[in-house]
Amino acid sequence: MSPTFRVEDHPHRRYNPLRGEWVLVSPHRNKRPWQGAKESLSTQKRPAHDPHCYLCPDNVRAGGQQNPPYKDTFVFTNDFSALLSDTPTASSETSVDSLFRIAPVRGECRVICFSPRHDLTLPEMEVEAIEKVVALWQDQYNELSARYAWVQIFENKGEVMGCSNPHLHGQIWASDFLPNEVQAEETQQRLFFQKHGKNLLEEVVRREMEAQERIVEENDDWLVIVPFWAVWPFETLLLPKRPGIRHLHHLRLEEHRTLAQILKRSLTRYDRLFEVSFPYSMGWHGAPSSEKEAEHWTLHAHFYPPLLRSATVKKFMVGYEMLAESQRDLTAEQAAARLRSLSID
Ligand code: H2U
Ligand code: ZN
Repeated sequence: MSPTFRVEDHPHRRYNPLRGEWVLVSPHRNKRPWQGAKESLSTQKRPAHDPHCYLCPDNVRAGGQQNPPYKDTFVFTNDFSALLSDTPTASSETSVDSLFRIAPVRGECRVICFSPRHDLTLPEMEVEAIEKVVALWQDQYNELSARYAWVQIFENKGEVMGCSNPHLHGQIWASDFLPNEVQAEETQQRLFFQKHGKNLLEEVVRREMEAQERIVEENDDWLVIVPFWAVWPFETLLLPKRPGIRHLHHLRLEEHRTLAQILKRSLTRYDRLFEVSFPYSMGWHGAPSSEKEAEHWTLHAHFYPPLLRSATVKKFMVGYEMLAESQRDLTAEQAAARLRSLSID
């Protein structure tokens, strides 16, 4: 008799309904040895204020401007913006050439300092201070979404993620177009709504609370899960429990506090996992600015951390991933169980 298929032991593919893609899961490979690259970690203790840091209060940035003596958060226009608000308008024909197409773009890039302290990370901040970051995200979203089709709020943390400065900060890139990732989520959520008459991520929240298999953290308003279709080993998805939250503008004041609380808890879990300040890229996705109803959308934040098995061994998205499809060893359920089992209180 042939052995029965078990998700925790046997290779399988899982479907990511948010992007319309499959991921290959190979749990039987968990024990393979590793003699490859190890990341070097900077474990240096940082001062509360660094006179050479371009993000600390009062310091001069690379562009020559001086930062104010800010006390909580601080926003400035990126001195090396990837998008510009005054790009000359071209004729609307973006594809004069049907093969080599070009589309002119306009936008704005900002840097957001989460704290005047040079030595802190988000989970090390007080909940009240994290709440101010949440309020800043919301204010920035409100301001920029009035002018731009898409407002991408994100944070790169750690040198492995290409973060250029250890001073706690995020970025905002607002653009007059929908970037690829967002376009995929827009299409997929719309298709799901048309087909099932349900909001995809509200359905995910309902199913995850029922299953209790992939939840990492939960409070009255928020849920952090390792998504069923996770690609990165310890990838998480932060979702609101209240239905109808389409974008950051819809958050109520009391949801700022609970969001700050769950961020602190789930990011502290990350730090405990390999006893290292956990690198990641995170960012917010919600309905595009122009969509007034957007019944198919749910606000959410993705956390994509690269580490795989220790503070120094990261997951490489190479070979098969680049040429065929994403692959992971550890299952989403195993990753969630590991994160949940860490003691953080
Ligand atoms: P990271 O989040 O990847 O570290 O990027 C920081 C941004 O800060 C980067 O986009 C900007 C860079 O252009 N920056 C300034 O705007 N002014 C400076 O003085 C240095 C860096
Ligand atoms: Zn600094």
